[in-house]
Amino acid sequence: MALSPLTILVVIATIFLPSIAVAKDIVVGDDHGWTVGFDYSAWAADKTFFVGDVLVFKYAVGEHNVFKVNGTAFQSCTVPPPSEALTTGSDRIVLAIPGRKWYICGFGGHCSAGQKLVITVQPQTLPPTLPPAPAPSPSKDGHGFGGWVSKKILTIFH
Ligand SMILES: [Cu+2]
Repeated sequence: MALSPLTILVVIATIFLPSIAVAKDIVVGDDHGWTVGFDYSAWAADKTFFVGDVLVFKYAVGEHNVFKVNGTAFQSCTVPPPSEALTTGSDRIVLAIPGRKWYICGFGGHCSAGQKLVITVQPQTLPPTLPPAPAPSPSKDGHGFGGWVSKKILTIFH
């Protein structure tokens, strides 16, 4: 029975899929959510963000909001027009482009009190390239099946 192209595709996908980094939801602040009195730079320090990941800002509606800003507005806590605010209490932001991203809360004094987040988004990782497979050629070297393996084992044990 010849393998259909579809079967081959499925086999290839099965081999490669587990090695591709899976986009994930990242809840900002974890259990603390998006709030005042939390150190978001410390929170972000040990994390790596990749393109395709989703930032989730969780907070009580009406108590906080989320603005995506630039580095200057981040430093000075300059709040953009209210129309740019995310306000659902569970705002999802897909990290689509690599680079630095800045977010602040627009409620009075919250940003200055530390409710601000800066992250660096890394490009999506490519699946690792497979090392070139040794080409066993049983018909040439005469050792037949396992010849390469037994040589390898001899090398290890000598
Ligand atoms: Cu706030």
